[in-house]
Amino acid sequence: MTIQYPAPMPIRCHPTFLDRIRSASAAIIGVLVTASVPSQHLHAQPLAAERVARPNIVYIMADELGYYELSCMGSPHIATPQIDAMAQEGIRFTQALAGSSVCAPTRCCLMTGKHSGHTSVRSNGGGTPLRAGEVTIASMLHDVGYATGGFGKWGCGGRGSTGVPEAHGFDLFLGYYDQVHAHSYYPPYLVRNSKELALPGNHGGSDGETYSHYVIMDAGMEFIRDNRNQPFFCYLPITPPHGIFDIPDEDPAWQLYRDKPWPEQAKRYAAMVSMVDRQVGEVLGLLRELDLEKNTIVFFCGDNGGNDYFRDAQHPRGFHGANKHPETGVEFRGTKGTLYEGGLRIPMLARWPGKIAAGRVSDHLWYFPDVLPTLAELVGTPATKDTDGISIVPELLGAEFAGRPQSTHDYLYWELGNQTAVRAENWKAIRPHPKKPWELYDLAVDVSEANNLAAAEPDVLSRLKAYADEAHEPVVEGTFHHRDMHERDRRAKLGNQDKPAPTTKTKANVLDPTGLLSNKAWRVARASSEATANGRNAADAIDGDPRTHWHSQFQETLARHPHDLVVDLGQTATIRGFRYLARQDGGWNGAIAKCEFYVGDSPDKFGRPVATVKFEKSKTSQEVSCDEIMGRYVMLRALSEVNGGPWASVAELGVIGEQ
Ligand SMILES: [Ca+2]
Ligand SMILES: [Ca+2]
Repeated sequence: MTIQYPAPMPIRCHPTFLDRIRSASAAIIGVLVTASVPSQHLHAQPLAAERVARPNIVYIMADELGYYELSCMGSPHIATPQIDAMAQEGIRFTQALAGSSVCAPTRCCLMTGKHSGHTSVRSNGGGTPLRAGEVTIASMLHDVGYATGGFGKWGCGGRGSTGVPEAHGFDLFLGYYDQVHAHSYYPPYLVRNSKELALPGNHGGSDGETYSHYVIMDAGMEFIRDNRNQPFFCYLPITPPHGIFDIPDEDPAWQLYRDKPWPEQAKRYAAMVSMVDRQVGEVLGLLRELDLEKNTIVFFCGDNGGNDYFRDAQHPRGFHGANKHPETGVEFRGTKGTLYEGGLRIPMLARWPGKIAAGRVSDHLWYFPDVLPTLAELVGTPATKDTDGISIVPELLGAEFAGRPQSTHDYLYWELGNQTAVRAENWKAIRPHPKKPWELYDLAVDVSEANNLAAAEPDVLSRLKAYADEAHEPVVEGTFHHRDMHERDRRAKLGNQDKPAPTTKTKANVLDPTGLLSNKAWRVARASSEATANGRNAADAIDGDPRTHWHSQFQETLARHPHDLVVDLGQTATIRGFRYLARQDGGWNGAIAKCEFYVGDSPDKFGRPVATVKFEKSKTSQEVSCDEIMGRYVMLRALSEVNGGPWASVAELGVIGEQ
């Protein structure tokens, strides 16, 4: 069966490209009138066409799947026969990079066609919204008559915000709007166009009877069936294999791994990937059953680099080696959460029988902002003018078919928290922190980013730094009309949606001020980690406000003890002790138990601790004294947490003594 789609409204298209479609598959093209425009112009004249073939688009994105965690990428652990077959039938990319290295920012790059110097969602707090009216892939496709459905984790705006998916082109979005909600596969409800869809028998966390991912996949499949007779966009930003690592024991994929001599969590993770693999096969099978295969382009990818999950002494890069070539042992530096290659390399496949040549492997360098202009060209509509992307249609379908060679980026750009990175050809410049120097790597010979060429290649570095300056604009986030539903969704992760929200008006304790040094001239010299994406920065420990706190990084990369916070007092002082105030909100995560204090004359060198202490599980001011000592730098080293967790947090740090 070949389906003809009446165009609901005049649309624009690249005539040369449509000419090629017409000659390649005349049966699916109706009357086509093209205007004469220079072929290098992607988006040209309005078509007076009555009919035009427009492919269905299925975009499946797995959450956290690492570059080397598919069997077609060489994984010796994880079986993915369906995805491997998809790669054989389509194209596999070796240098398709994520828009960012964590969930929400990368989704925003994908949806809006912008890089992270221009996006509205650059924080990974979970519900940060798109601005009202921002164009997305879904709104673009909706405007040209596509049915638009999303199923999975949205991450571009919590309920009650300007960023909800149904305000950005989705007829239907079912799943999780907030990323904290999405940690549970057994939440009491999912969200469907901002309304709650109850999941029977679920109590949050790992406790329940209805596996949310099955509900999400079923809804995606139903959407494809329901819209078989019109062009559709089915976006599947599914949550596996992201943790909590849950998969029902009855799932056939669990049977493949249950008896492996591996850590339990590593088995669950592998099973979740194989479950996704089976479901990719089911989606492709449904398209075949509905005779839509030849008119549907299917993408499959990860959302950010692998996280080196389940590290141990034998597997320092994670049990399944997400960022380590299984045969050569060559590693990508860094993980999810960094802008080294380990944070950005993702698996990426595309399949369109009869259009995309089978079995190709492409090293074309591209990233998430390119998806929007690519789909725009495929469906014959102009891409939004503020996209930072470049259509990869020539790479996908061939230069002859597209009517022009593939263009390449002058540069690709990423920023995340304090990190900045630029890629131009094989050069990659990265600045891990504004206070650290730029690094420069030649990825052609150094994919592991081990040999810093910043000093050897100053001209290259200054060119890439200029790109970074050009690319960054200050972020303008969307807004919340009200946050109640969003906060409810976050509590629903653990089934606490009906419990009262912790009040922000709770009176906060303060540090006992007796004998404290003034903190006016203090600054943070360094911190071993900080949860910048959640706005819990090291500087919050010395800002004088008991309601703000420093927290060690906990998502997306978990930093573990010891956690160090080094403070520059601005001048040498006489020190006789230290005061500590635990976080003053409802939580205890990171509240310090065992702790050491150090004093020194340099932020990088300390001798033996001058005080060791085990703080109580208390929200009031606590202190420890030491023998009188002179020094300009103070280090707090947290060794354990009151509940035994891996974090550290400090609302306020005080130093007892005299200037
Ligand atoms: Ca992710
Ligand atoms: Ca504070």
